Amino acid sequence: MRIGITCYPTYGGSGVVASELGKALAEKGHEIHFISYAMPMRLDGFIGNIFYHEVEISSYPLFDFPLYTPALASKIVEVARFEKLDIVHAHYAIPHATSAYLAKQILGNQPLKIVTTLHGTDITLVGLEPSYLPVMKFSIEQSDGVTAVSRFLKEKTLTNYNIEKDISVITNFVDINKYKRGASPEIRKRIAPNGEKILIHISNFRPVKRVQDVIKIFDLVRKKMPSKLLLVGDGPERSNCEQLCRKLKIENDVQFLGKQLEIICLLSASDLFLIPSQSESFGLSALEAMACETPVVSSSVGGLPELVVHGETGYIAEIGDVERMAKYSIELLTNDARYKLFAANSRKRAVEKFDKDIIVNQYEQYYQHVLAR
Ligand code: GMT
Repeated sequence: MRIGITCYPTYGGSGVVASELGKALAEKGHEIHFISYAMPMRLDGFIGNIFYHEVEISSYPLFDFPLYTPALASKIVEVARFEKLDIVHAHYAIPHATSAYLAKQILGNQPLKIVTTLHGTDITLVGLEPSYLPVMKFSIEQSDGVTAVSRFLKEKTLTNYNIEKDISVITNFVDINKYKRGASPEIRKRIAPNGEKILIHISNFRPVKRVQDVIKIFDLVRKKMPSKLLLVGDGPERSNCEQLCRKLKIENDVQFLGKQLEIICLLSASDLFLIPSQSESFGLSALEAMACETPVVSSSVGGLPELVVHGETGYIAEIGDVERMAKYSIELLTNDARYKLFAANSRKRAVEKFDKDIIVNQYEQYYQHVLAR
């Protein structure tokens, strides 16, 4: 198949899923054309069968804002026409599904199927704003195929947008051969020289991630046992978080690592992954932690309960209930037998349910199904 993939290229789960999917499909012999305004982060190095087409957005004194939607549509038209795409796969509905729809109309008789994957805030937050809602609803309805990354997100889409559409759930995935616990004594030693426990959080530091809760949980854990916190990523909440650490006088035990490309070694060196989000349609970073045998303590929102099994691979508590999340963390970190069981269960769940091969196959079959319609 010849597949165009359009996604956000920046640090974020939807771009990671789109890039990893494209790479896996290319390895299976499909021709993949990425279309975006910058090279997606995980598309490093040369990979046969993968092509990248950059969307150029011209500026003009009259425009107060960059006109990305029509520029992307024009690029999709160009690529679909000359590379004879069968499918364009839009990751994150805004504005990718809209540009894809526009491109399809312009292409007229040339058959091009649109598959849209809903990732999260495109449905739960941004898409619900009155200034986007009608266009979002229309773009989803007009897609030839729609997938959502969790059952939660599928249900939210159907109810929030009052859509009667067959939406398939195809979850996030992880490369279990790459994401596995590796030898990490050196890194552990550098982070926690006196054998402290290591807690970790990875996100884009937006308010929905509740990174301040991560710090509050850590503060309570640290009062019970020597521990360190690794905060990976960057975003609008970072300064507030740094301030909170200073206020709690725990800044020497918290490391803000900023954006990191190499996270497997950090996950492998850690004992517990914290994700107390306010909204989370799936939680890809938690899955990556589980593949590295790092149990997860999370909030109970969105798709997280579809990933984290309470009392088996980690623990789940209400949003904002930092005391309970801290209690769970302490319980797990002080019970060696239970910890080992949870770590093994986490890996097992990642391998059995969310392995790249399983999920990429599901996407392939889904494409076939859409093409055959
Ligand atoms: O919706 C977002 O916040 C952006 C998006 C992204 O690009 O990071 O994240 C969403 O998509 C990921 C990949 O499917 C999911 O793992 C995240 O749970 C989801 N984020 C939210 O729902 C907040």
